[in-house]
Amino acid sequence: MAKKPAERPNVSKDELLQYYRDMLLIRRFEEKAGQLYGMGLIGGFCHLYIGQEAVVVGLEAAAKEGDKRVTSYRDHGHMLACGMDPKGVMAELTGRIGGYSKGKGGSMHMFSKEKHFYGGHGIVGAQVPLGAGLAFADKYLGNDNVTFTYFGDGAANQGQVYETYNMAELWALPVIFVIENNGYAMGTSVKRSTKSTTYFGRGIAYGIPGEQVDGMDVLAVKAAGEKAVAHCRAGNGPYILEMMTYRYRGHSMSDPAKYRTREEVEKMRSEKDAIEHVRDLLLQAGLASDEELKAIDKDIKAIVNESAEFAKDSPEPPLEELWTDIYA
Ligand SMILES: Cc1ncc(C[n+]2csc(CCOP(=O)(O)OP(=O)(O)O)c2C)c(N)n1
Ligand SMILES: [Mg+2]
Repeated sequence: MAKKPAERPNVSKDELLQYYRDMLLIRRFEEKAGQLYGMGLIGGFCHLYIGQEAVVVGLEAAAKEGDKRVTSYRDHGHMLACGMDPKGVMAELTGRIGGYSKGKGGSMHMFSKEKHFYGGHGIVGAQVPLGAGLAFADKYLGNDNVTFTYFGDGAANQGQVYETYNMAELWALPVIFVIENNGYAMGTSVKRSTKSTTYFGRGIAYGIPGEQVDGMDVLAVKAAGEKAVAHCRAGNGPYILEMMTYRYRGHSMSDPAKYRTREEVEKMRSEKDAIEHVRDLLLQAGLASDEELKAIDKDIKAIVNESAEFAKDSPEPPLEELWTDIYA
């Protein structure tokens, strides 16, 4: 995994603790979702984000109110990081009325107008032109909002991404293309599917600047995010951030795990884990004690357990709901 030296912004103790909390919330939430899936309480698709937490938490730290985000089916982390309620997300996973889509959307189809979260998309790459469309609306309205458009290394080989790059640069749209390069598209490694593996570099053909970032380092992500955001807000058009990251769990809940070794996963977990990294920073700089971090872990577990209880207690949507929220 290519790694460039992290640019270290000055962050306060409170900020660092916040990133620790936010990443831990995603990790524990996803672990719980995995358990509920195993118990048969979640059906259908479910793609966990465990391992990639620093990407969304670092970029949300660079965002302001009004900014938008859109992503793929691996979306629970993005929702939690932008402030959506864990109860509503978990209840949607279990298909209950208390969920963000009243239990009718499931893991891949949730939205929040309030938090400017535009999904949750199951068609690989389809969210990329939608992200440019959201950015077009902001440009048209004359505000300085930006849209974070997340997609994977696999999606980065889809044709519509390049049609979007062309139009986004042509119209100088305030969109940040965030490639979450976790090394795999289902069971296909980047090496097996792609000749030119520095995805951000493809922007050069369209006049879009970009860079590769250590996506396991929340501070490096935040610094790169701030640079990209400044570029977009100043009216300079799109920017590409290629986040070098890693998912620890399978592609989805059914994954034969034959395309990589256990040792590879273990090595990433033990040497590059984003949460452990911030934990070490906090402890080594004397910004937090082991007890304080344990207390945070306890808080987070309580929030996650509450969301699971809410999701189990919330009723299934009544039959009449079949006829709501539809076009015709
Ligand atoms: C257009 C389309 N083709 C194929 C699929 C099946 N599919 C679902 S996820 C996936 C892999 C995408 O990998 P990547 O973009 O790297 O995202 P990641 O799962 O690693 O987050 C594929 C091929 C799909 N959903 N849509
Ligand atoms: Mg991938």
